[in-house]
Amino acid sequence: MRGILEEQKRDAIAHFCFEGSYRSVQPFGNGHINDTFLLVFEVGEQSAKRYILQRMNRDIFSKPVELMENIVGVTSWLRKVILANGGDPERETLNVVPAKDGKAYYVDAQGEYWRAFHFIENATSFEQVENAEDFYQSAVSFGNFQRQLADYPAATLHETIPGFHDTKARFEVFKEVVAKDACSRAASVKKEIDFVLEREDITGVFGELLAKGEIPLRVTHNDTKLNNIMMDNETRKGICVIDLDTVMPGLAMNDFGDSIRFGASTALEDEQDLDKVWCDMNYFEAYTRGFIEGCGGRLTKREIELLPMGAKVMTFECGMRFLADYLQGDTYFKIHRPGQNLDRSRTQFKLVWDMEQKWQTMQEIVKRYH
Ligand code: ADP
Ligand code: GN1
Ligand code: MG
Repeated sequence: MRGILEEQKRDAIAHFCFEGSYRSVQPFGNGHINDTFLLVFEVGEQSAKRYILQRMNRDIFSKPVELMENIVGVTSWLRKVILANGGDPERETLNVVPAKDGKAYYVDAQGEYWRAFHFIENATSFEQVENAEDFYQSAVSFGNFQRQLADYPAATLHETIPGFHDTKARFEVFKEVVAKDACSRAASVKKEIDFVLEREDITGVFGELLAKGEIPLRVTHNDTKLNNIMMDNETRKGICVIDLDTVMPGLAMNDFGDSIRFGASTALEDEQDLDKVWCDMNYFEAYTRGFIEGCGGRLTKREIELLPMGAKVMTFECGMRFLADYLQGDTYFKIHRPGQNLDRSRTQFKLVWDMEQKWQTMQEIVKRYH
């Protein structure tokens, strides 16, 4: 990950069509991937206009132009759907601020790609669920997002990260990473490595069902964690799904599962005290109800039955990715302290273990919504 100089930010800011006169820039949010900044512009004497500026992660997104094509395509589509439903497209979808040359991005002298969005005002993205009702509302929104994109021409979407949720392929990569042990960290985390290796059987489940035609590919978000949705400060409803970098053909169960691994946990993703980490069944139920409702009857019976599996597979996959990154020297997910990726992997494995204990309950909850 490369640092960003002040003048690099200023140069990027100067290349977008922002309204008003520039006031300030500061780092913003808790995303693990891009570099995100909040910009303030003064408009007239009294009012301010805020924007989000991002330096896209070039190591992870090797085709930023195609990625931005996806985002422009998806947000334009959502705008039409929202308007047709009488909604407010300024707040209910991301809105790209064009660069001065009319493109959806700006490339600086160092070859870094920047983009900007209108800031979604009077809304919050949460790091942890505060109550079941909020989590239910986030589920309705993520489900809705999938429904709104149900007829999107999927073939026009570029695959921004190939095999993003191919858990089996990620498992193979994990074994290579362990064998290479580039930072000599493997011996100290044998317990965690074994936890992964013992669960190979769950890595191929979805791939096999897909190959047999038992589950459909849909246009999905693929990164449905709670802080990728803005909750309206007044209504507490999910107002806008953000972080559209990984919108690609995918599986409904994975969008469900990724939300559960983050939001149904009783602790933060990097909690060090594992006694605080559990998969909360009230939250699981609230999300199940909201997601199925939000998808508007489009999920098949098979997909609904497989929702608990989505939760387990996504949590397992994410834990495996965090551990692989720790073993490789923390090059993928941003860290703010040493060992953070290891801590993150441990919370995921604790959650997987807890889901295994609660498997029967999870099945029963989902059955209520068939
Ligand atoms: P990353 O890919 O690094 O996770 P995100 O696109 O999710 O980056 O942005 C990081 C954080 O910035 C989000 O979790 C959210 O808090 C905030 N954010 C991003 N876009 C907006 C926006 N348009 N309006 C308000 N906040 C935003
Ligand atoms: C990353 O971009 P962000 O922080 O919302 C990652 C997800 C992981 C998540 C774990 C493109 O999400 O896949 O589940 O971290 N995004 C990418 O918190 O790899
Ligand atoms: Mg994000």
